Amino acid sequence: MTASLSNELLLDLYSRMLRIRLVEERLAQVQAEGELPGPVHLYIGQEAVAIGVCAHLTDEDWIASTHRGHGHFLAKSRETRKLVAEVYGRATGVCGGKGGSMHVADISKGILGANGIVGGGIGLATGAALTAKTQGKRRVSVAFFGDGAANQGVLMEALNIAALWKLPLILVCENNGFSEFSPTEVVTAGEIWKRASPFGVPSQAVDGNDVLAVYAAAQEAIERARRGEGPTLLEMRTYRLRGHVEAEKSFLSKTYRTDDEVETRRAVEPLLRCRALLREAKIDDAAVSEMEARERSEVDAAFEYAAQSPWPEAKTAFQHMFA
Ligand SMILES: Cc1ncc(C[n+]2csc(CCOP(=O)(O)OP(=O)(O)O)c2C)c(N)n1
Repeated sequence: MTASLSNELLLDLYSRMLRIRLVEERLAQVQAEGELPGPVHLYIGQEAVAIGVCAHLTDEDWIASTHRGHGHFLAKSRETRKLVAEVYGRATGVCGGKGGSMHVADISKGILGANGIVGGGIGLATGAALTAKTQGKRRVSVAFFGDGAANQGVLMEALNIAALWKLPLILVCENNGFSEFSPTEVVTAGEIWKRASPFGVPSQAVDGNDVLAVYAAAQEAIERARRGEGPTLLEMRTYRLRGHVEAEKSFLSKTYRTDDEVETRRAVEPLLRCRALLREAKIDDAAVSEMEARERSEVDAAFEYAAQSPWPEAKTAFQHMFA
């Protein structure tokens, strides 16, 4: 499969995944140091999904995200400073510091927003898909959501109406093994990708830790949507390497998974696997190291920018409100 992608594209996918990883590792650190005004739900271990899907999108296309939304934001827009400043709650953040981690949004880039309401993004993305269809401009709309969200009724409503109206909607379920502190098998019956079948919607389960598998499945679904042939449901099988929320061990009375399990899954995490693909494709190690250094310095600069940015002024408290 590597042969079908240029080395340039492969390196680009890796660098974009690395950007997310570096931002989030640093967020984990500053959260532990008490630097952030609120909680963060990290995406570490799932980067291949956001990157493999968003590689096919432009600013004209829409995405709707989840409470675990930093990766989706960075995959759709590389505005790292605006993202980090927002998580820091600063005036220079993408929402002026008023949204924070769970509400990063940038309509100008087609990012309808992270979302604290589990399953909330599915309805938003379906609405955007209807707009796309009405406009007839080959735009598409992607809903990212978790396996827990797949148990909300809105998924059935979206599948129904998107199938009926042939909406350019791509439903991307990130099955990361858990819904908060419950393993998926305890709260989810059957296989999520099969839920599309009664609606006649194409669907498949994909190795969500393999960026090339994600890239290929997303390409097929997005091209189908752009051709006006309707929605697709993709179940990306991946694994959440961090806690549901940072510092969860400090308040959980018992564990829901062992450290050994997490270590086993670390061996098949997406960045490691993509790094192996770069070697297989004989991409020069020096070129990779150079790119990694560039990414690190970009991320360092973004955190410095955020930490030094001003807080929003009190007089702006009532701006950007509907009522
Ligand atoms: C409508 C709603 N119900 C419950 C919650 C509480 N809650 C927050 S995250 C979460 C688990 C979501 O699991 P999943 O969709 O698999 O996403 P993941 O956290 O694994 O990325 C729950 C139940 C919520 N925020 N919104």
